[in-house]
Amino acid sequence: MAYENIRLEKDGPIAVLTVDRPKALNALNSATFHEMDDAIRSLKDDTRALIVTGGGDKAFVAGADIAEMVTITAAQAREFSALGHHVFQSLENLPIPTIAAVNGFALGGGLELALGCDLIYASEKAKLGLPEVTLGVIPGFGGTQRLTRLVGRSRAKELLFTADRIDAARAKEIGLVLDVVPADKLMEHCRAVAARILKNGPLAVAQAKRVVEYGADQDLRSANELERQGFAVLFGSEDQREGMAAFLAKRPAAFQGK
Ligand code: DAK
Repeated sequence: MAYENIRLEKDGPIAVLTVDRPKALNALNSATFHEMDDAIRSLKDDTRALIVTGGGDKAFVAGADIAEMVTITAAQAREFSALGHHVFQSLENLPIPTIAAVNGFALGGGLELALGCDLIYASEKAKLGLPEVTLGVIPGFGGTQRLTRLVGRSRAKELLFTADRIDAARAKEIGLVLDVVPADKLMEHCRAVAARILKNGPLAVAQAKRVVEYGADQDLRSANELERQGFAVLFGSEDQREGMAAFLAKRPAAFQGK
């Protein structure tokens, strides 16, 4: 599939998905979602980390495309919402870490996209918020729920009700972003984090993601059972034997993802 609204670039084991509609500050319309869906599906086993960012120098993603939403019916809104949910869920389902490099405005659907990633880093010029109530709607791509789970009910409600646009430093303060870095260092920072992850056993990283994703919404007892299963299953892998043998032999591990 040829892409008009995104770019997917491979740099060794790291893929970079750039939402690239700078004229509309990378706003997410249906076509963009379909391209993102295709790009995520196209990732092969040799991709071991995905960085998501925005094209141009102003925005990560300035939201869902308001021009496309202005006249849609409730039924179409449900469909559009389901499409966004599907794409962001498929980021969570990927067995590799996903990193949002928030390089500018991350508003509405843009913040929801970042929230669909495992790790969020922001440039000093990033501005984040959920302005949906100013438009007479609420976030429709999982933002109400993911934000609440990340920063707690109270802060989530504050952002949802006020539509405040917060800067990167404040976003870090409330636990919405992990680190704030100078704009020209953001991609380097995200690649360096990915590189640290890539040194580790890929099956173990995938299990760690899986047990956190599936366990976070369960009671502790069930979640811990999930962890036990994930832990046990890794003992059937070559990577476990390699990782432990390498430690004992005082050499770096050569993981194969098997
Ligand atoms: N959609 C469409 N176009 C957008 C856009 C957006 N979200 N954001 C910016 N643009 C376009 C502008 O219309 C403008 O286009 P032209 O006039 O040049 O043709 C161009 O990008 C440049 O924007 P500005 O001229 O406004 O640039 P400024 O630097 O002055 O301002 C800004 C930047 C980010 C502060 C401003 O553009 C802005 O406030 N943008 C809208 C931000 C926003 O409200 N985002 C939230 C969108 S609502 C649901 C599903 C999803 C959602 C809700 C419900 N269901 C299905 C139930 C989610 C909703 C949202 O995300």
